[in-house]
Amino acid sequence: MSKKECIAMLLAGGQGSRLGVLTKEVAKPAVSFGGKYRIVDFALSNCANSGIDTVGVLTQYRPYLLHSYIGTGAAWNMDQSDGGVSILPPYATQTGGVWYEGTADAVTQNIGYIEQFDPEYVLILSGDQLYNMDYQKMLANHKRHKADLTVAVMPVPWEEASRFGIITQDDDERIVKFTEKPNKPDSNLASMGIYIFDAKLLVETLKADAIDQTSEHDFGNDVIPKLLADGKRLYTYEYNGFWRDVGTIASYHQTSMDLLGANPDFDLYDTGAPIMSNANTNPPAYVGPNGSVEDCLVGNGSSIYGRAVHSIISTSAFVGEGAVVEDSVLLPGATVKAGAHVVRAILGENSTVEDDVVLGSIDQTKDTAVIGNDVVVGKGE
Ligand code: ADQ
Ligand code: ADP
Repeated sequence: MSKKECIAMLLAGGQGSRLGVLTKEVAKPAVSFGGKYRIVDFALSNCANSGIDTVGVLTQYRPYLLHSYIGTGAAWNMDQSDGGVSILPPYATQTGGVWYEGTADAVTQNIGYIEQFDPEYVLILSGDQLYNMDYQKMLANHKRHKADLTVAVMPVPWEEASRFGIITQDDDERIVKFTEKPNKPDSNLASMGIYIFDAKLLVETLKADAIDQTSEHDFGNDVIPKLLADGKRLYTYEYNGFWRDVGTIASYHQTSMDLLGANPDFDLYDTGAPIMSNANTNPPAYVGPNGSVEDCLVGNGSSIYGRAVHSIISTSAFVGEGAVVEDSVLLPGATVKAGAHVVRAILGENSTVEDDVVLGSIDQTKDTAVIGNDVVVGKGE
């Protein structure tokens, strides 16, 4: 392996339990999104678009689909033998099987992978966020500050601040305070969980953290506070574009709706930094003689005989004659049979809504309706 300036470690092992039935069989980064993508496409595409050609993907929870989906990495132009995408599951050692503990532990267990490339910098990413970022700009900022660690940040609404790592910085963007998910936030500048580390310092810090009995081996809880307390040079890189951590069903639904409209909040048609996907080959989408589609993203291989409005109709989904789908997300292979009415709902992969069933409600105060993968909803259910 040849030396690389910067490699990425993509944390893709979280369970994403708040996504409920959508993550019952698959890890959150493998959940379908946006008609033809899976969530992990966004981080992988950002790497490819930023010229980061070496990415270790740390998997853990229900990794099978993720493994087969990422495959050789060719979909993101990362199938070269020198670097490229490597799937890094927890592996057994002579002392027994080792399940990853916190996020830092997952990276610690792959120090050997990092060292093969003798990088100057290591970029740590989450596999479950939707955004479009040029990591080279963040790296340039890191170099300019001669930082030990740079944390990508953005202001979030105050009422959401306690969900994030919260930062106070000085006039020179140097971090003076970091609190992981504070009950009473005193700033609304949030860590995006995207880090650039000086590689040597990262390895040193992780080795020390591994033998620290009091540590939970988590970047936000342990590693960042420790480096700050040690007087290391921690800086921010402020990002101002679209960024979502689709943690819940409600945010998954809202973020999907953000893709729609003539001027969407998140533009999948931005050709400067395309989001790439390992989508299968399918015939074109078909709209039947009485079918209609307004303000929708429509995936290949789907068939629409009814009416689809302001919705995401993913690859190979089906909307039957006389059926209406509005403000909804049909995941790949979802079927809405004739005469059914689906409103503000998420239908899992290969799920079925039987003839004439009414599902969901336009009433925004009610929860988004959600049907798990492969589930069939019949009349009376
Ligand atoms: P959280 O989003 O709560 O906070 P966390 O649950 O630690 O972060 O997950 C980060 C990423 O790592 C996710 O992509 C997850 O899937 C993955 N992951 C979790 N455990 C893993 C493991 N053991 N092995 C492999 N992958 C794993 C973090 C930061 C906050 C910051 C938010 C921004 O801690 O400071 O504000 O991200 O979303
Ligand atoms: P506005 O209505 O002002 O556009 P948003 O709800 O879009 O407000 O959020 C404001 C900022 O907070 C955005 O820049 C967004 O990236 C961030 N934000 C909001 N919700 C989330 C979320 N669930 N996860 C991550 N960031 C979020």
